[in-house]
Amino acid sequence: MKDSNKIDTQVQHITVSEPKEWAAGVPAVLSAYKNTTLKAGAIKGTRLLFGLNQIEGFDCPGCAWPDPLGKKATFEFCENGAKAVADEATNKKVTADFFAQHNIAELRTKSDRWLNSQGRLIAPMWLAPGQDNYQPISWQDAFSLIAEQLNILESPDQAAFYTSGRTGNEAAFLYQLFVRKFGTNNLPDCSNMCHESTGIGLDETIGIGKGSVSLEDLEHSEAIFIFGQNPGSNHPRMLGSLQAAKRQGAKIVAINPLDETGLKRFKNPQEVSGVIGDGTTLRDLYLPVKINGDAALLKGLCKALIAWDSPEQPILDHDFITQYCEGFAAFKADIEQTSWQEIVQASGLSQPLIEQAAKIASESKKTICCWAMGITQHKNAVANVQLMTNFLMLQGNLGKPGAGVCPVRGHSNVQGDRTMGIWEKPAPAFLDALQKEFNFSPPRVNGVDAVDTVHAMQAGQVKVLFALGGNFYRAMPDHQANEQGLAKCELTVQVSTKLNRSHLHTGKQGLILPALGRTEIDQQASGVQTITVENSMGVVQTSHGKIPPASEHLKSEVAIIAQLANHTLPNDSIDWLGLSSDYRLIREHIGHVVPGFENFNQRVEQLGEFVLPNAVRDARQFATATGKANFVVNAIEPVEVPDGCLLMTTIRSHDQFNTTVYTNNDRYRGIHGGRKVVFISQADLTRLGLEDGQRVTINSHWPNDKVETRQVTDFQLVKYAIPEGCCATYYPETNDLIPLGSVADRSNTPAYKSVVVSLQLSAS
Ligand SMILES: Nc1nc2c(c(=O)[nH]1)N[C@H]1C(S)=C(S)[C@@H](COP(=O)(O)OP(=O)(O)OC[C@H]3O[C@@H](n4cnc5c(=O)[nH]c(N)nc54)[C@H](O)[C@@H]3O)O[C@H]1N2
Ligand SMILES: Nc1nc2c(c(=O)[nH]1)N[C@H]1C(S)=C(S)[C@@H](COP(=O)(O)OP(=O)(O)OC[C@H]3O[C@@H](n4cnc5c(=O)[nH]c(N)nc54)[C@H](O)[C@@H]3O)O[C@H]1N2
Ligand SMILES: [Mo]
Repeated sequence: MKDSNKIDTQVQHITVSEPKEWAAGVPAVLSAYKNTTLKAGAIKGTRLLFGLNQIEGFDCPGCAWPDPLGKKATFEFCENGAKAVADEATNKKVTADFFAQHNIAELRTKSDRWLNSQGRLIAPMWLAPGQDNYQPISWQDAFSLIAEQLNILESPDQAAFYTSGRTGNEAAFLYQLFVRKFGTNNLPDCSNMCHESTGIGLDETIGIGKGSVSLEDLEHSEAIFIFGQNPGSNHPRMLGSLQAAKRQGAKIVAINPLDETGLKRFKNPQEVSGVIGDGTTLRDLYLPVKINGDAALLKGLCKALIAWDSPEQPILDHDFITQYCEGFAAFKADIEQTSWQEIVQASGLSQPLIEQAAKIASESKKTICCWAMGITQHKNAVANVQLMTNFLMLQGNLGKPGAGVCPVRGHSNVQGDRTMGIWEKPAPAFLDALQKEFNFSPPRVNGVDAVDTVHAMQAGQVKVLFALGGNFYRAMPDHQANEQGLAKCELTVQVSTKLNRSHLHTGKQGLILPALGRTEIDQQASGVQTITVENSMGVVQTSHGKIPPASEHLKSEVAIIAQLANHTLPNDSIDWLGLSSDYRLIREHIGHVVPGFENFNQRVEQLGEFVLPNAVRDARQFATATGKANFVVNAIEPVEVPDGCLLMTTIRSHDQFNTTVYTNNDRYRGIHGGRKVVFISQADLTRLGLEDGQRVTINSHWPNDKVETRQVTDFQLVKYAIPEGCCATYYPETNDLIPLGSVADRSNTPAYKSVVVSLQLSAS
């Protein structure tokens, strides 16, 4: 098959140095300042850095980590937040001339980094049927074209409406309302590729798809287990919270096939000691789990706790289990039947090491589990989440201060978008409330998620794909399937801030609609608008753009949706344009429809932020089928890796935001000058007869695959401390290797982190 990595035509000159021993500190400050001022200019750059995460500033688009309630630091510094801001505030622009000069075929040969570095999209562009170049189109004509294409569909279910997670609450609410009034629940989103497994796993165990801890809980916890997360690069502000927890005496356990720098030692750039001192050691114990070995490890942790528990020295919280839980007997029996041999084999960790971690848990009265993509993007991801929750339940670590579940979200408003109804499987109660508020009958049949959208496009069942942000084509696995599907579409629309590969793989017609970013002032008929977002811990906050828009032709996402609705649903009972002229009117409706948002306007105007109710955290109430917190029996089902193959995981570098690549460096892991690398152990190099520094072709193998060969070429081997049998590559360079059908059970999330591969030396 085609190797889309050929697009990266630049020759790589990769240099490799030892991974770093500590994160942040002065290099991070310098890197952030340089990045922001280089791209945005000195004055604008400085203004932006100081506007980050302030009460009157804008919410950082870098990640969903919360800020301290009511007392935002004057300058909560985060290197990677600054990079995200600088990338949006760049002074470079992609003009109509640019599209006249570069046709689609040529742009496809450029790297993701090159595409992004061309600057901000500033005008609506149209790729007409059969054309090689995008051409300018007026906003009015663009909306008419979309409306026409939507209205000639035989059924509203022939359109799908994707959302990436930067969209604010007001735009998200209006969007799902439009989509449901149009008549479909086809609302795939980036959550489908991200924390979907978390939502499904938690819903069944504790009755709420979100986390149960606050920032304060984290800082007052006695033990924090961090599974499959690299906060040093992806949630840098979390390191400050971990440092605070450490200072209160918490123990930190890191569970990761890679010993990530950010969890080793942290020099807090907000403190003088962080600039000149040695910083704080974060993790007390590191467990180099095999890729996909977490379920086995969790069973081992539970096994040790259950075995050590006795009437004389109780370790389990029997009162909690009796009063609040269901299914303990079956769970206990299953854990007792699971042998240490199976646990050690599947996790790659010795029994004494697992017991050392269990000891930390047994000595803690307040334990938190944090996790991210290392847990959620596997075939058995839902089981991972449930086992983690059950591990906490054994000691009553839910709904008490300093304890609980802490899934760390990705995009800055991915959680809020879900709360606002961006979901292909909406709860009936949400639809009932929507029906009552707007007096229409929302569709009740579930829609398609991200993976099923591609299947539906391939089958000719979805003919229009509208994307509110993101880079659907590049973020999804299996570009071949995606290309086949997209080619069958009549129209694809991308609402975007920056140029990306999704603009280059379109339906028969393609549209780019340029949108305002989070950093920019949003002026509507009633004045300058405020938007709101919800962070990873259920806190709703305001966000105010600080700088003038990159172009006067940009529209806000709210305005784009309102115009779209106005064109597509003429004579509708909803005054769409009226709503977009004053976002307070949208918040008024949200207050009536979404529980926890009562008096929304009043609360955000008076307080700037508020905490959403959380039944698990606030009252130990569990809205599950049993009304209790459920223990669930989950088998350890390791991915089968044939002889001679490795299990590959895909990870983010320090210098990227998802599919947006800022530079080809990964400072903490010691990689400079290229991204086509394979992190591999010395043991595997020796076993496979390979050497550090050699170039290889990576082939992927999946038993149910209909595609004969999936391969990417010219990757450099980098000897690295990673468990035997495992390797790691950067996302998205290896997304072609992941078949569309390789997904997590029940959540349908692509198994991006369990890819069976073999390596073949490149012909030199
Ligand atoms: N700067 C920056 N910030 C970001 C993003 C970004 O790209 N750049 N992306 C945002 C988004 S959308 C998200 S979802 C988050 C992602 O944040 P993370 O989940 O931290 O991102 P990943 O790089 O995918 O890393 C997952 C971690 O899991 C480990 N891992 C891989 N496989 C396994 C496994 O089988 N078991 C265990 N225990 N660990 C494993 C990897 O070594 C890595 O440390 O970050 C958000 N914030
Ligand atoms: N192999 C592999 N694949 C993965 C993952 C992985 O770990 N491994 N992670 C998955 C995860 S967790 C996620 S969340 C997805 C990410 O999938 P997406 O969210 O679809 O992708 P992004 O790269 O975040 O999207 C970047 C684009 O969003 C647009 N954009 C940025 N800001 C704004 C804005 O404010 N408004 C609008 N309208 N557009 C904006 C820009 O045009 C930019 O090019 O990728 C998934 N893919
Ligand atoms: Mo994500």
